[in-house]
Order: sequence, then C-alpha cells, then structure tokens
Amino acid sequence: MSKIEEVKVNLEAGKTKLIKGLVQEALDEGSKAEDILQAMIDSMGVVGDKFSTGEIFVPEMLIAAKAMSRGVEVLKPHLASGASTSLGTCIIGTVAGDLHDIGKNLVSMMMESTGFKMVDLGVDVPADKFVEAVKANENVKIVACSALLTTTMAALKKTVETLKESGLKGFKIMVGGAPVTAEFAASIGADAYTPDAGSAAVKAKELATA
Ligand code: B1M
Repeated sequence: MSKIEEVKVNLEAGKTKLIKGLVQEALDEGSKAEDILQAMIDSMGVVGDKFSTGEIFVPEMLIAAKAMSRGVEVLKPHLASGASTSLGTCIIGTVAGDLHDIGKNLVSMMMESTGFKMVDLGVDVPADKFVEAVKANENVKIVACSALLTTTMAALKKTVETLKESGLKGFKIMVGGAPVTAEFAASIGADAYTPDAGSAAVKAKELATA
C-alpha cells in the first residue's frame, strides 16, 4: 500500500494520532502536498457517504475531521507559497448555523498564501458579524463565506443581503461550500462562486486586483 493510501485508510478509520506521521512520510517519499490533500478530501467524502448510509455517526465524523486537520497542519508549509505582497484584507467565516470549518480553513490558507491578510471569524457566524468585521478592519477587499449544509444556504443568502444592505463598499463577496452552485451564488447576489480552495484564492486575487 502506498503512503497516500495509508493516509486515506487511516483518515477514514479516524486514526487521529497516526495521521501527522503518515502525511510526513508521504511527503518524504516524494508525494506532492496537493495530491495528499486531495486524497484526504476524497476520504472525507467517503466518511460523509458512510454517515449518509448510517454506517457511522456524528462522533466518527468529528474524529475524522480532527484527523484531517492534523494532516493539513503538516501540509500547510508545503501548500502555502508565502507571498509577501499584500492584496488587502479578506474576512472569512462559515455562516450562521453551520459548524463545518475544514473547507473554510483550506480556503483561508490558500488565500493567505496568495497574499491576503486573513481575518477568520470562525464558524456559526451571524450575518451582522461579517458586517462588523468589514467596518472594524482596514482595506477589506474580499468577504468569503462558506456553507456546508443545504439548510445553511439560507444563512448564506441572508449574509450576502445583509452585507449589501449595509451600504459598505470596496469589497467583493465570495461564496462556496459543497451544496453551493454558481447558479445559487448568482441568485443571491454574490460576486463570485468557486468550487474549491485553490480556485477561491485565484479568483480572490483577480477580484482584488481588478
Ligand atoms: Co457534517 N455534514 N454534519 N459534520 N460533514 C456533511 C457536510 C454531509 C454532506 C454528510 C453527509 O450526510 N453525507 C451532511 C450535509 C448534508 C446536506 O446538508 N447537504 C452533513 C450533516 C448532515 C451534518 C449534521 C447535520 C449531522 C447531524 O448532526 N445529524 C451536523 C451539522 C452540524 C452543524 O454544522 N450545525 C454535522 C456535523 C459535522 C461534524 C461537526 C461532525 C464534522 C465537521 C467538523 C469540522 O468541520 N470541524 C462534519 C463532517 C466532518 C462532515 C463531512 C464528513 C466532511 C466535511 C469536510 O470537512 N470535507 C461532510 C461530508 C462531505 O463533505 N462529503 C459532512 C472536506 C473539506 C475539505 O471539504 O468543506 O466541502 P469542504 O470544502 C471544500 C469545498 O466545499 C470548498 O473548498 C473545499 C475544498 O477545497 N469550499 C469553498 C468550502 N468553503 C468554501 C468557500 C469558498 C469557496 C470554496 O469561497 C468563500
């Protein structure tokens, strides 16, 4: 079994303590950080499918999430380019009612490496908090909102509406997360939708420098 396969198997099994070492071994073996990350994202898909079919429950999902976060810690220096230019500030958070943060953290990491100063509001962020953060920070170019549940897509809509109604200017609103589509993003008035963390960073740079 290749090291990447071992990372996948152990992540799916929630072997939290083993993941850091295995990810490091996969890197040492010459695997690309991007490929290891993709393997871990695929594993989280498998975990989600097992949850859907009742094979595992919330605690197991939580353990897998913890294992993934540990693996990402090892990958971070290999994924981040350490850009020194400043593209401005990006406010990021997972919308109200939603506790999923792995995808949001990946988006944050990729944007930081592209050259943004990141202000991470965390999870379960009410719409008003995004507005307050835009007011409280200088040179905000992007507000990035993540949602992982179909039930929190309404909170995404509310967040975009609240930001637009605030009358604050000078920033673009980006949205993303598994249930979000380009059509939905357009329908709620977001400025951009991207399907993954890498494309989110590319789009954010494009929007901030346009
Ligand atoms: Co939850 N969960 N979960 N969960 N969970 C999902 C999302 C689910 C699809 C599982 C399933 O049923 N198959 C399902 C949602 C169904 C739906 O609504 N469509 C689900 C459910 C139902 C729930 C609960 C309701 C379960 C319950 O309690 N009965 C509950 C809700 C809690 C809440 O939020 N209020 C719940 C809880 C949890 C845990 C807390 C246990 C844990 C999260 C821990 C954490 O995040 N710290 C958890 C987990 C781990 C998952 C799965 C298994 C994995 C999520 C993940 O981290 N994926 C997930 C199944 C799955 O995703 N297939 C599932 C890896 C991550 C890298 O991908 O976050 O999609 P993702 O991010 C991607 C893209 O979406 C994108 O970039 C990333 C890739 O580069 N992206 C953006 C994300 N944000 C972006 C923003 C952007 C652009 C791109 O621009 C701003």
